[in-house]
Amino acid sequence: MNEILIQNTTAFFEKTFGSAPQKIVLSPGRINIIGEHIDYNDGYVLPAAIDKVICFAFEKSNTKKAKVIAIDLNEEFEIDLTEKVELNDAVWTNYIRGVIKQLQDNGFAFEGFNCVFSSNIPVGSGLSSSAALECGMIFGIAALFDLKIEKKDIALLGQKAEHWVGINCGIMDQFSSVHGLDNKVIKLDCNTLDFEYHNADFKDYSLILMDSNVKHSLFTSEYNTRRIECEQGLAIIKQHFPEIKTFRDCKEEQLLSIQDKFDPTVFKRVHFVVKEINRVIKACEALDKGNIELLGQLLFETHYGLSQEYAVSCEELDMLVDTAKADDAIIGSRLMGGGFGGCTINLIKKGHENEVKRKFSNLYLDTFGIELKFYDVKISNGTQLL
Ligand code: GAF
Repeated sequence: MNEILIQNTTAFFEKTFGSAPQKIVLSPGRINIIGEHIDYNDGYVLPAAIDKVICFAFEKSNTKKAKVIAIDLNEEFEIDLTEKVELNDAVWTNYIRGVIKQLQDNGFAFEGFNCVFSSNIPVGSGLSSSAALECGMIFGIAALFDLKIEKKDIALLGQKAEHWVGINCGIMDQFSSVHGLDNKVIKLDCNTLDFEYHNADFKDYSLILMDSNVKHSLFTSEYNTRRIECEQGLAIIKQHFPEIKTFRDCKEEQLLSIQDKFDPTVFKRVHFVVKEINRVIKACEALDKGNIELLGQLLFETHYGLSQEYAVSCEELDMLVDTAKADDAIIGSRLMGGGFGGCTINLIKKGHENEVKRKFSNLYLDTFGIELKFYDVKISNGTQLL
């Protein structure tokens, strides 16, 4: 699949600039097995890079300008690298502007370049196409101008670029896009950025994403609000238990003992966070032991927490998970990513994939008049130079 993407991107580059690219970079999207809305709450997450990627082709241009063409959108932009970088109405360009700004602000020197890119990561599906864009751009610029930037710092610069665009995201998406490994999930400690790889062996189950094909506009404002609610909640916990530094130090019993100190909405948010951090630890152990049924149960629990306590679901995602819960062939399902649309991640008994896909397609179309899409996930390597 990616061979065609690479060929097309390279051919487009050659046609446009009259020479072969000097660097080609592949930058993947990600899934997250469990640990949602936990990265910015300093807990653990369990993501992985996937085989859906953005392919970039680069060359130095011997100018002071960066020219970037998005092949799939048939759009391009150019900026003068000697001028102040500003936000623009064309949203996709802002991730790249943000990356250029972060590199410059952090003292990385580079000159003009030409870049074209094309992607097979669905946009707006919660697979982190923006993190792939940021990290791939940084990786490519670093390779082109021989900048020494560690993987971890590529992720942190990408995250800062995303903040500049307006989403106060955590580190999970950029980190997993850069650090992905074939057939491994990453257990990432979002407080220290320590991480370990675990085998992504789901035994008798297939990992399949269902793309709701909706993206509700609440996403950015609600995402940023959740972050603030959790900060408020943590401050209250710390007043009562000064030894607690982050949510991971907080036991559920401690939280329950001070429930009346919280605004009820804030309590629901932090209750979810404390339980979700524990679920990630249990889920990772279950995966290691091959207890995929337990992993599946934890996915359902996460979904109902995200829907009822964290309030980041929507009727389309709830319907997909409720239907999955009632289906014997599916042992786990939940919304994946920031929420308000995008994909559910599902563990489906091998051999039943096609019947599940048929059933869900028909039901979803009948209920919402929207086509449901499916992605069979292959866990793959992180951002790389070809
Ligand atoms: C989005 C964010 F970008 C991530 O940092 C993470 O918080 C995720 O939502 C929710 O887990 O993808």
